[in-house]
Amino acid sequence: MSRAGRSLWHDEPVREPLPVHGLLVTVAPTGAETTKADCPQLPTTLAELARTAQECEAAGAGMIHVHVRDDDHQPTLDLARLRDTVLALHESTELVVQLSTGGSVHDPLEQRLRVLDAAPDSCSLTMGTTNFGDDVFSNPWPFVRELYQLTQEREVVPEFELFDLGQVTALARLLDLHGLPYGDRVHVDFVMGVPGGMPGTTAALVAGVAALPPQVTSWSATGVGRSTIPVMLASLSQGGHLRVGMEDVLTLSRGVPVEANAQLVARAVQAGRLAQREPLSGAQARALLGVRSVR
Ligand code: KMH
Ligand code: ZN
Repeated sequence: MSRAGRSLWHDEPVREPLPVHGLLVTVAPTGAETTKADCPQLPTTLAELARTAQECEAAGAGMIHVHVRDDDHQPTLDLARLRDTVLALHESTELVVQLSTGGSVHDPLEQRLRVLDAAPDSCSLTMGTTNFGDDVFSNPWPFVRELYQLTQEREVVPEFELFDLGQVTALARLLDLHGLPYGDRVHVDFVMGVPGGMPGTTAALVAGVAALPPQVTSWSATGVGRSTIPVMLASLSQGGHLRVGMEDVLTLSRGVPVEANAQLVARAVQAGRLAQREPLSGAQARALLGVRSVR
């Protein structure tokens, strides 16, 4: 907060003071892009995911962004698996459980909408179509609107994923059309450095933050691949939160593989402490994001 009751980025009043001294660390441990064969330490089974979640919570994570895999370690949106995963993570941790509605680039839109049937605390919601390496991550405007309205109906808190500057403007349009999310907070995550999206640079993050609509109450940033550390430092320097994990990066430094997601969480917590930010617990993350308590 720059002035009492006003947001740091805009002159609009905010509803409650934000704990800007706190740092939300979200872990994205698996993703849909890396294969188990290429990276055996990637958590792909439910047991591996639950253990990873516990380790990351102990290291300082407050939220987990989840992609589920099948028995062959391939990405799946199978509803029973999604439900079991939400239950298992709620039983084993206090983390906010965020299911990916992005899935893999091959998942049909219809199945991506059904992710909400698994009753997560939160879900990702990408604000537009993005070239994604050699593929296309499809998020047509009617789909974005339908998914958003479904989150409001089901009382699931969306995290708006922004891969490009135009998607920041799309978020403003969505909020103007359909109002605030369930919980009345608006949390966004800048996903930077995807080949086809905005670069993972300080300049791009500054431009994105400056363009955020006034309804936004918190934001985080993620740098993919080698932009991980520059984006982490740029985010901390602007009062942002962090997302880290093996969905986004597989090395700690050149040629040094990540052995466990908790290493990335611990590094983010360490960087946060340098910036005088203490990691938020799962309960504090719920308050920040307006997520309902576990039912
Ligand atoms: N796997 C990407 C195609 C999300 O989780 O919502 C999409 C993605 C975003 O990871
Ligand atoms: Zn994801």
